[in-house]
Amino acid sequence: MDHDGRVTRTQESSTHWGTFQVEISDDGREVVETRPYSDDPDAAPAIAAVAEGLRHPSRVTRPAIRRRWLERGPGPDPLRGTPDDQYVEVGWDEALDLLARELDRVRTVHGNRGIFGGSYGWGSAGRFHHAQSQLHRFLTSIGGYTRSINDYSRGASLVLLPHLIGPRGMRELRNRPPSWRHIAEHTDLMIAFGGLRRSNTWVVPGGHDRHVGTRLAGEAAASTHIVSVSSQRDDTLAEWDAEWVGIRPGTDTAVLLALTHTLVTEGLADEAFLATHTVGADRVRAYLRGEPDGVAKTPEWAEAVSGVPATTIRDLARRAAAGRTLVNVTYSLQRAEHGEQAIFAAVTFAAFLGQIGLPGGGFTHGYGSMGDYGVGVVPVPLPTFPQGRNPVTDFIPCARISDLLLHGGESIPYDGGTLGLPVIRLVYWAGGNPFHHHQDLRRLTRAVAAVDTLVVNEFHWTPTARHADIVLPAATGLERDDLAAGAGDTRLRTMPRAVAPAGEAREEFWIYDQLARRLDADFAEGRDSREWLETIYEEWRERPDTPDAPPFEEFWRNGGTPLPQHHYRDDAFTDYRADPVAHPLDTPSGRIELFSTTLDAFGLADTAGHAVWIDTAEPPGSPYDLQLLCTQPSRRLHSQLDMAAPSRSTKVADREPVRLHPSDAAARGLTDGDVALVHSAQGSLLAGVVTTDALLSGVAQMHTGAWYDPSAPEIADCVNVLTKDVGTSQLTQASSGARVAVSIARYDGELPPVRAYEGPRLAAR
Ligand SMILES: Nc1nc2c(c(=O)[nH]1)N[C@H]1C(S)=C(S)[C@@H](COP(=O)(O)OP(=O)(O)OC[C@H]3O[C@@H](n4cnc5c(=O)[nH]c(N)nc54)[C@H](O)[C@@H]3O)O[C@H]1N2
Ligand SMILES: Nc1nc2c(c(=O)[nH]1)N[C@H]1C(S)=C(S)[C@@H](COP(=O)(O)OP(=O)(O)OC[C@H]3O[C@@H](n4cnc5c(=O)[nH]c(N)nc54)[C@H](O)[C@@H]3O)O[C@H]1N2
Ligand SMILES: [Mo]
Repeated sequence: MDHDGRVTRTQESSTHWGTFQVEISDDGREVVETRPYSDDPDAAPAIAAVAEGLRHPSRVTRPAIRRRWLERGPGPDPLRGTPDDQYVEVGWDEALDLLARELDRVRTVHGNRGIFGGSYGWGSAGRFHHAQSQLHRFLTSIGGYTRSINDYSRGASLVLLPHLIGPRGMRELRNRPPSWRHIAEHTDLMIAFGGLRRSNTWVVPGGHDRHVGTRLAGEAAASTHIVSVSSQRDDTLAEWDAEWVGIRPGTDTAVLLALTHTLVTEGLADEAFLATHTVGADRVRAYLRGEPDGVAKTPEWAEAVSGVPATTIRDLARRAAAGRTLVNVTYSLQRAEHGEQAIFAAVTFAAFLGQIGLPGGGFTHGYGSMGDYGVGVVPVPLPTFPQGRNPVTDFIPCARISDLLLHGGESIPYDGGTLGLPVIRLVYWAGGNPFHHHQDLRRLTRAVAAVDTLVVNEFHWTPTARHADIVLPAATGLERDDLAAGAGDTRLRTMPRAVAPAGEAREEFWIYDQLARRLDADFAEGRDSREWLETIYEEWRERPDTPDAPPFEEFWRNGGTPLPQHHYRDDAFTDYRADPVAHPLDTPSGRIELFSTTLDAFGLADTAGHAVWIDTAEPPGSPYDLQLLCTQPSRRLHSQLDMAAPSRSTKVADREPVRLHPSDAAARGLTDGDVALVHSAQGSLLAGVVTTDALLSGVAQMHTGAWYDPSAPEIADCVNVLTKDVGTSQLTQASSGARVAVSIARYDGELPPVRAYEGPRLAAR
């Protein structure tokens, strides 16, 4: 191909935000462009960012050691990530020797549980070079590590839902939701709590062939009426003609309880379904009547809490009972203090409607959050790089990272039990960016100050890399051979290396092999990375539950192999609905537990046996008078490629935008393009003002993932300087990052330049 007069060639690759074409200069030295397929009906704009990210000055190109660590050796250091921090670039041998010696010291003196290798994060697409698999295998090979479980996405649901619908039911909910075609055919009304944001569905873990979800959802919207219950009107595409029910953030539980209350009082509940398929409906009814707490959960009560008119709630309950209704809840609703109650209440409402297990009816959890919902292909097992068996049994729910580092030796409640927190000396992170993703970054700064050594493998000088003592440059997805497919994808495709790694960056496989050799461990089992790629492919191909596929060389030449495209005949819970005795759920009762005696017996102050309303509103008179929604960014994946044009083009006054209702902006003397100082109890940042009537008044919104600048912590753009680092509940201990109470004011001071992408100061020896 000819690109601006240059001869180029084209190959394929994949990211979590889509598969795309890579155009490479004829001499093979430069990626000229990354662009979506012309037949992708709804490609993610961030695809174009990949090429820019590859050669951006923020790349880590040589191993680097924090000067203070190099000079003083390992140990707690309150100056990690402070403005004056400096790094010294060293050769690979020196970096690997230092790191191997430190790993050996920690495992010998403190034991392997003193190494935290949870390393939560999305990394890159690509099955073999998956950053966490590689790290976990390495740490296992040297004796193990303290790990993390669950995720930031659905962390509360992952713990709560197995109590209500069983672990198997949980998997059905994730893997077997109705397709958009099924919804179009059967569903009269889809009530979408948290809306159905198009930009969120550009993302599928592992990548996605073509983005057909938006088109399919649009087709469904022609016959299915969509009601979007959200604080933002533009959570749902205007073309879909959805009805918007504006709701105060964090009050969905109240509305769901009032919807259920209406079903009960108006005789619209499906009593037969409740009797045969659920347990605990009586306890729910008593709660709705207000028996335990003296508060009847009427629509009028819910109106006062949520701002949704009582007439709207009654009307919605009647319409839901009159036809086939699907109740969908986005992940965001549970990523908040007591967020699991919204999920509990939604399951309860769907059960009282009695449509769980009917085609296109019941409860779903993820449309509008992830792009594979509704696309309707069956997931097949994918090739994986074996991680081995970690002999260390200690773990944390991933969002308790600061608690772990600050409170080693203590314990926290979790899922009805008590979790001991080991004392962590060394943290190794690869494929995640906690200084973007974790809540209350000032607290995280104190937490990483407490460890002896922080190690980070990275492509870029992220804020996390800028807190690390040892930073190792990793080769990206375009700089290594791999294979990829997303959840429910159409093809297992090759991801051939496009160019040589930038600077001295290396495959992490090589890094771990080198470290393992220094530690008398066997990481590579005698294979190089290409041989491993072939091995995991061939092992996959030989499995009885995978499709017919050609031998590796042919697969590689063909650029991939198709994955089966059949659809499920039925939606989740069809068998259970048809015969709950022959096909029980794997809950203690075998049924849907609207009252769980297990949860009740845990005796937790913030979790009851049934769904309950817990008010999280700010107390009257609080200076933090706006609720800031912290949503997923449209033009990047989390913090990835924030430095490239698709994300930078959304900035206002060079800052991450904050959206405000015009009346809230006017009350603060703000107009479009101004810079505002956003404050919470945790911290502050500067943001560029955008006014829009798509928001409810009293609500503001910013995307996550703008880079935190450790050299300017009081004004850095990342929303997580504002959010509160508190578990969703003592039951689930998940992330509460979805929103935070803030105050917003004009900023008329001098505007400090944005330096977040400049990397740290490099010092000579
Ligand atoms: N306030 C608030 N906070 C949130 C959320 C929210 O809604 N509100 N959402 C949360 C959610 S759901 C999530 S999933 C998290 C996401 O948090 P993360 O997954 O940590 O975010 P990413 O920016 O994707 O970070 C991935 C990092 O890995 C690096 N990387 C990519 N590939 C590789 C590789 O192969 N090797 C190595 N070594 N590094 C690699 C990238 O450069 C990047 O820095 O954020 C959470 N944080
Ligand atoms: N483009 C892009 N897509 C992504 C990602 C990304 O980084 N970029 N990240 C991916 C990941 S890892 C995940 S886990 C998913 C997350 O998926 P979600 O958690 O569902 O995504 P959010 O954008 O945080 O929230 C969706 C909507 O919920 C609404 N909302 C927030 N709080 C409330 C509330 O209290 N009540 C109601 N009714 N509505 C509320 C907001 O208006 C918001 O637009 O997104 C995935 N998709
Ligand atoms: Mo997520």
